[in-house]
Amino acid sequence: MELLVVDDEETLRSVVSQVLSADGFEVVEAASGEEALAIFKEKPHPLVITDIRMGGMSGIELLAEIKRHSPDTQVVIMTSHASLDTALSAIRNGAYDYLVKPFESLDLISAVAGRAAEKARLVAQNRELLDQLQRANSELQEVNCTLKEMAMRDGLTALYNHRHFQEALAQEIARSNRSGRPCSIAFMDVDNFKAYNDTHGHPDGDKLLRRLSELLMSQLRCSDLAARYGGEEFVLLLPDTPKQAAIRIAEALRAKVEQEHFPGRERQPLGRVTISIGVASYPDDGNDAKDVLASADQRLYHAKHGGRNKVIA
Ligand code: GH3
Ligand code: MG
Ligand code: MG
Ligand code: MG
Repeated sequence: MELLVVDDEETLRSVVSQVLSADGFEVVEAASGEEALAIFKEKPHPLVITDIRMGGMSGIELLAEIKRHSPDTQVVIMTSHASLDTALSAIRNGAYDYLVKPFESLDLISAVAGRAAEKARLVAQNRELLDQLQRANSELQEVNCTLKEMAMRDGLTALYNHRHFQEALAQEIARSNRSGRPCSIAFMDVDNFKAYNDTHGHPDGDKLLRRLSELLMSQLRCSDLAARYGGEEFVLLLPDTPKQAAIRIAEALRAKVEQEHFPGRERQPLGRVTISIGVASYPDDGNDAKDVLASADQRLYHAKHGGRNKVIA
């Protein structure tokens, strides 16, 4: 382990250095607090042994700077009997231990440094484990967010799914009750989709549903929500939107789909791909989500029976 020995007395410094080098430490020496701090800022050593009383920066000031810079570093103080009080205050300020000069035995230096090194190792290990834990935790949070997002989406089209739509509609109606402003839904179904599947096959039918979803998304305002209600049925939730505005949005969408050059549309019964839409608003068409949905569904049914490729409100 790397260790920084700081003392303004060269003899003492080299005694400590020699003992600890023999113990296997990689020792770097500094002759003042300032020099030690400069070395430390370049490279924070896990272990520092410093004299207290030095010309210029004291060992106590050095200790404070080191702890501020790198709280995990272990600092051992060297002091004469005369300043034992200072040594004790150093302990209170985060020093690991102190050695009293003149040293009773060199073994004591080894023992204290050895224990401090062990503590430094454990602290570093703890830090690493804590970092790992934090990394794992934030990865878990990301996965959790992705799972939540996936649970709201339809697998084929990536639009919101039926369940999320139901939740969003309930929320929107509650908001509508608070604000007193209406909201609307547009319930739509692809016309003659069975024929499309029959002529082009199910995989191409899937592709058409995906392209239609993209087209839906491209036509929406950012406050609107598009969901795949099931099969070839889609639904739009239009917050803060009265019936007339919803009809305009639905009509624009119907026209857009009719004009879109979906692959293979010329082989369809009407020579193109079309959708029928039923529009209903809250609170005009129902007292709750279920009623409003039923109302839109009924209008969709009328659109189908009225010849398809229509918006009924
Ligand atoms: P209508 O104009 O009355 O709505 O006629 P339609 O043919 O669209 O309605 P019908 O209910 O008879 O058929 C719907 C078809 O949609 C049948 C079903 O196989 C197909 N379908 C439902 N979900 C999917 C899907 O995820 N992928 C594909 N390719 N087809 C689907
Ligand atoms: Mg001194
Ligand atoms: Mg259909
Ligand atoms: Mg259908």
